[in-house]
Amino acid sequence: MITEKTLFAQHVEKGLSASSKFLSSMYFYDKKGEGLFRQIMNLDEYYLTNCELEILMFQGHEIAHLLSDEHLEIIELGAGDGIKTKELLRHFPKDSTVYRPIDISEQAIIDISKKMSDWIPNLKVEGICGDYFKMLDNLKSNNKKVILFLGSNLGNMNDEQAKGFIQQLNLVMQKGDQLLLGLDLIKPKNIVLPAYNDSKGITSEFNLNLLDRINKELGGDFDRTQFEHVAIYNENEGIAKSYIKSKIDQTVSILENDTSFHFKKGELIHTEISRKYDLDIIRNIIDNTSLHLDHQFTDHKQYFTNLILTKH
Ligand code: AVJ
Repeated sequence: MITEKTLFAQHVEKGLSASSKFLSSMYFYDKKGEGLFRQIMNLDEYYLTNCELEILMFQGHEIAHLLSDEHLEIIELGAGDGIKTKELLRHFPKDSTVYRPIDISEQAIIDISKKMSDWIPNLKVEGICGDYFKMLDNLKSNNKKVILFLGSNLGNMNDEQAKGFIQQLNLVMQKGDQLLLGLDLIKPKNIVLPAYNDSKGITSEFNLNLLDRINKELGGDFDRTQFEHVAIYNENEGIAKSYIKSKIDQTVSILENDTSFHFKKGELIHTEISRKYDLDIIRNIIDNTSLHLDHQFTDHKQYFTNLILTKH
């Protein structure tokens, strides 16, 4: 039987035996990782949260007006903590709007559903647990749908993957459905880099937690103190990249698949990309879909953008 654990073990084996080592940021989010990510979102240096919150707080009314419909289903991909989403949802009529957070984590759905119902009494909340596209396919109905994909979550994909993802969304959307996409914009290094290398070291904890997770779930013997977090950002390219760097020459064993991996001093494991966007990049990504970029909102510093894309 193929379990989550086997898939994780296979991924780790593939990533650590590659000539340029890598591990997927998808595996950051165990219980510990989710908690650390919540802490990151509350850091001032992680400007993304406050910028998107500002947009939704001050322009949420206008955004909601552009999205509204007689019977509306608002589907959020990746449940999140709801604080930003609440600023948008409060502008919709309670009796004719359904909010559907989708997440693979059942607990995330339970938490967000409870919070949103407390914050906005009378709002219809119907969470869905499962894979985004399977669930979106099941939801096809005559009601207009708005899909929320906030927080620059698209940024963990490279542009080819992002294209594929948006094309899949385009396929499940019907004419008139809309997508509200939150994306981080390209800006100078002195602003972006501290968001991925914060002074309290939370991002470092978040990145290195992946090694703890391998130790815990796959019987690895990584010594955390012999590795360090590295973040780089090149403004021309517009991509923040995170790595785990080996401080010494060392060998690490993983019991689960009876393997061991050698690390040279200074060798990097690539763990995450966080794409930053401009209009050309966005246009390239939505190219080959019937999604039209209709409206653009930004915060006062123009660090972040929320885009309304409409299916034609
Ligand atoms: C959740 C993908 C938007 O890339 O900014 C935060 C994850 N990684 N700090 C991002 C993350 C390091 C975050 N996203």
